[in-house]
Amino acid sequence: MTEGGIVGALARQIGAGQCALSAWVGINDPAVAEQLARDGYDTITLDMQHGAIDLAGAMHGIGAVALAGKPAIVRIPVGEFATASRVIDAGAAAVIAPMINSGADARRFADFMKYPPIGQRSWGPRAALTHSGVIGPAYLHSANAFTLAIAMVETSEALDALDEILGTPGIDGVFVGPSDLSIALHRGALVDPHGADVDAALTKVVQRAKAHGKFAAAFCFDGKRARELAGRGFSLCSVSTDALLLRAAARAELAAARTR
Ligand code: 3PY
Ligand code: MG
Repeated sequence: MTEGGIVGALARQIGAGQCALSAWVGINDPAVAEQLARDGYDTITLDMQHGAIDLAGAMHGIGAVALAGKPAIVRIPVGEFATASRVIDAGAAAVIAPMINSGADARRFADFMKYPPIGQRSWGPRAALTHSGVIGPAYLHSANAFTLAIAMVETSEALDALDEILGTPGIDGVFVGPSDLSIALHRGALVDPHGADVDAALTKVVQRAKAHGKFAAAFCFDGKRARELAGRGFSLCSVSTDALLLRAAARAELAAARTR
């Protein structure tokens, strides 16, 4: 069994064949991440690419999510692989790297995520030791298994290089960004995350991931889509975002209040 306390909980859940459901958080306040973690999500993704989460916010968010007994994921900004190492040192269970378009991109990401001999992660797992409960040399020898490197597939180049990306040692799974992928597949003409082209890509991604012994994950705007993709073999799905949840709840309650 994959060990690693709260940090390893995500790898254990995926390894057990379940689909982990993640909130997607962009508000740079750890209380938001902690609240959603306490409200039943399996994991919380802190979004440094499009959300307002900065490095300190990610580090505090990881701690706040751990207080709720849950593992945290961080999506780093495009190409900022050094940030990947810093957030796993802070105790993140996984890092999602956007716009991984080639085997070379995947190799570079894995280098920052995994200790030798798989990669070149530098030693300094500060809070990761206490969050994982694995201390010293034992952490060196087990962290690669329970700290997940997840490459985003969201361009035509990435789809073409899918087998290369999935075949890269140290890449544990791939994550489909359906909005960017739809823009790429329609050559900039529209954003259509639920269209037929993205759907066909989702089927391909889950099939190829399984063939490589890796897992597939995807961004989902709501629970219905996450349920559908879990049924199609996806191992990690987002379920809405902090901003969407706030907007939906605010609109619903105001509509109720204003109903005559
Ligand atoms: C996309 O759909 O492109 C994403 O990156 C999801 O956040
Ligand atoms: Mg994207």
